[in-house]
Amino acid sequence: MSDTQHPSSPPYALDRDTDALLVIDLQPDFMPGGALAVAEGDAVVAPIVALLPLFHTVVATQDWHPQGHISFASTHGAAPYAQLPLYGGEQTLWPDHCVQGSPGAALHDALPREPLSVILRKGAHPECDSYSAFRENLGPGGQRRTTGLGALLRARGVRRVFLCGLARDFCVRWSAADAVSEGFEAVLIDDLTRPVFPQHQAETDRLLAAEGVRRATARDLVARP
Ligand code: VGL
Ligand code: ZN
Repeated sequence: MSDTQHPSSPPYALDRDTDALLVIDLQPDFMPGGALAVAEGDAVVAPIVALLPLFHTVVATQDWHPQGHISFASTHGAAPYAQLPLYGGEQTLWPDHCVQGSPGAALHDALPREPLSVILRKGAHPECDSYSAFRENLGPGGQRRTTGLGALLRARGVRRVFLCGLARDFCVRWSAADAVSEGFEAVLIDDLTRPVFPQHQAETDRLLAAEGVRRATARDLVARP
């Protein structure tokens, strides 16, 4: 993809009116020792917290499943990480995680709440998963229902979103790809995210590029002078 197709490249001079930070699923269940642990998931927390003052609009998402959720392997008597054909697509089955109201589903203790413009809970529908902050996964009828986040960000004047958090190969990638589909420029902050499956990194990177997601590191983000 040539640079001329993109309005910006590193360093990113942030505009507090038109840039937003999306902090995806910083929750104990995705931390080492959690129900769906992401290796080094804890390493991203402090550097994400350090970035918050650069943004006016900060959205934190929270994976938020009812007990017996369709994405839980236990719901189907299946092994975790098996694939289930669902609504014309495939659903990965996960260990029970982020059960509504459980300690593992809380926002991470170290994430301050004051700077958060929006806390978006997703995946609450018993019959449908939602990796993305923008749209649920395929549901009945082969549709992906909106969460309303795209409209909310547009109403606030946001044009570009920076993404960080967990997990890079699922909720972060799906959110970034949908941000592009919704007409935003999407920039993944690579060093502030970690994958569930590090062994699939080449494939994840290929998909991100194909989806039109740009990539940066935290040091590429600078306050506009
Ligand atoms: C996630 C798998 C299942 C994520 C959430 O936050 O990336 N992954 N639920
Ligand atoms: Zn989940």
